[in-house]
Formats: sequence, structure tokens, C-alpha cells
Amino acid sequence: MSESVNDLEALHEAASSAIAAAGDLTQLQAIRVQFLGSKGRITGLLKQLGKLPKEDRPAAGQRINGVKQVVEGQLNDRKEVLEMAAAKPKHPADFSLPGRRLSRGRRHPLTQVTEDIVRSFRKIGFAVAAGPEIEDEYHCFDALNTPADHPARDTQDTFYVRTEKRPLLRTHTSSVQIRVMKNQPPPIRIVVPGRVYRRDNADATHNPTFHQIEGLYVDRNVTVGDLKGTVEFVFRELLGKEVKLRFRPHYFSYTEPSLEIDFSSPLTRKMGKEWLEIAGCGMVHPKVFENVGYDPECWSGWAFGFGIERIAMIRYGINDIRLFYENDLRFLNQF
Ligand code: 2NL
Repeated sequence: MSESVNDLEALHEAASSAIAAAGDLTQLQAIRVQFLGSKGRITGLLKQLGKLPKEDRPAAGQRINGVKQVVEGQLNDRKEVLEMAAAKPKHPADFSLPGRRLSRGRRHPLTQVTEDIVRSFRKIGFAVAAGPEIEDEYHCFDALNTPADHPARDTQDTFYVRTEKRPLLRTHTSSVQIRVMKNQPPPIRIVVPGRVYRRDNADATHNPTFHQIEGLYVDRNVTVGDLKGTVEFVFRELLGKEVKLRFRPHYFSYTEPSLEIDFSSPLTRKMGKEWLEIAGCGMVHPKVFENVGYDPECWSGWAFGFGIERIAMIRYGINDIRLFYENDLRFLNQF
């Protein structure tokens, strides 16, 4: 049964309370259709105007259109309120939460590799030491038994500051091990990761600054066997169980004997080589012990050093060292 103009007040009331009760925009739209749609209740009243006596039509039409306008206004007001509520967060912002659309970022691949190396050494009792990047010739060269005419000390190879004392940018982190030995008696078990500088022009495998990690172990009766076992343990942790190591005779002024370490693994074969040079090492030279005040008759020790970039390049199959320093997110996001 259809409604008549007599029901107008009740119909207005019904519309008003339905609009006030609408909890979301979908409900509100259904109410709009129910009252104002082409088959809606208010529209229905307007359609019946023709059935009224002619003289009653203008007044009835005015009343119905008046209600229609008020209902339209109520619908629009309620719509605005619901739209605002939908846009506003339900709870106050918690600025300590991570962003939902931004990644929280991650560590630089060189930092990841450094942390992995350090973690392995810590498992077997090594501590981490650090020291200055701006050094002096004594800690970087003289204490390490590197003579004044050694090519590494040349201004072609090392960055010097042109002042009387000739400070320099450390070319290896060995200067830190010298400082540690001068500051404390044996036993010593440390690793020293850090930035070093050499006057190399940048190409795919060299950069004027790069990162190195050196290790030093000093105690009574330390042997080359301890050195080999330790290095093997760490490289297998770092680059996989299948790693094989090969030790070749070499020369460093601060170790005797000195050895170069080659390694072989599925990673080297991927790079088209069976063996790759990966590190240098040796038994600490007695002169170095004398320079830091350790008695070489009582103490023996070994040291090693290797480049962190080189390890990262082998681990991740990277062929250009400069990628590490460009901070291109397309590169960094892969790690
Ligand atoms: C390399 C590998 C090496 C050391 C670093 C060292 C430190 C002290 C005493 C003795 Cl305090 N040695 N460090 C030893 C052997 C190799 O680095 O390829 N260097 C050019």
C-alpha cells in the first residue's frame, strides 16, 4: 500500500532518524535511494500529486518539496560527517611505529660482511679493537719493522699531511694492534676492522679508501698450525663449508715466516678461477715484539689481514668496487 501526503510528517521523521543512525557511507547511500531514488518514498508522494483535487495540489507539492529539500540537506550533512570520520585515524598517531610504506632500511653490504667476520672471531674468543685513522709514521711503519726506504712509505703510495710531524692516513689497521700491544701485556686476541687509505686511483678493483680487517693473536707457544686452523674456521663460516685454503710463502716486513692465503670454493669457480688470493698472514716478527716491549723469547703470535671489499665482492659476485661507495639504492636494496 502506497503512502499519502498525510504520511509526510511520519515519513520525514523516519528519514531523519535513519540518516542520523547511518554508520557509514554505504548505509547512507541506501537511505538516499530509499527516500529520494526514482522509486523512493518521497518521490512516490510527488508522483501521486496528480491524483489530488486540483486546488490542493500546489500546497501539497510545496510541503512535499520542502521535506525533500530538508532531507537532502540532512543527507549531505551526514555524508560530510561520515567522510571526515573515514579519513581520520581511529586512534591518535603512534610515531614510534615503523612506517607502513617506507622500508626501515638495512645495513650496508660492507657492514654486513664486517659484522659476519667479527661474529665468527668472537665465537673463538677474539675482542674487537679500534684506533685512529690519522696516524703517525711510527705506529704505521717503524714499529712494524717497515724500513724508511720501503716502497709502501713512499708519497706515491701513502697520503701524508705536509707538516713537520708528517701525520698520515693509515694504510692498514696494524697501527691499532701496535697501540694495543703497547698498552697491555700478552695474551692478546683481537680483530681490528676499519677504514684504510692508499694512493690508488679508483678502478674496478681499487679505491683510495677501503676497509680491512686484521687479527692478532699473541700467547705462549702460538704456532702456524693455530693460524691455519683459525683462518680456516673463519673462512668456512663466512664463505661456506666447501672452502679450501692454500698457504704460499710470501714476504711482509712485520711477519716471519709470511704467507699468502688462496681460497677455492664454488664461489671462485663461479668467477672462472679455481684459486683466488684472499689474505696475507704470518708469525709476528721478533722485531715487532721488541718494538712494543714484548720479549720475543717468551711470546709468539700470528697476524693476518684482508680486504673486506674483496670478500664482499667474492661473496656477492660483484665486479666493480666503486658500487660500494656510490650509495645507489638500486644496488644497496639487493642486500
Ligand atoms: C696483507 C695482509 C697482513 C699483518 C697483516 C700484522 C700486524 C702486526 C704484526 C704483524 Cl701488529 N702483522 N699484520 C700480518 C700479515 C699480513 O696483512 O696482505 N698485507 C699487506
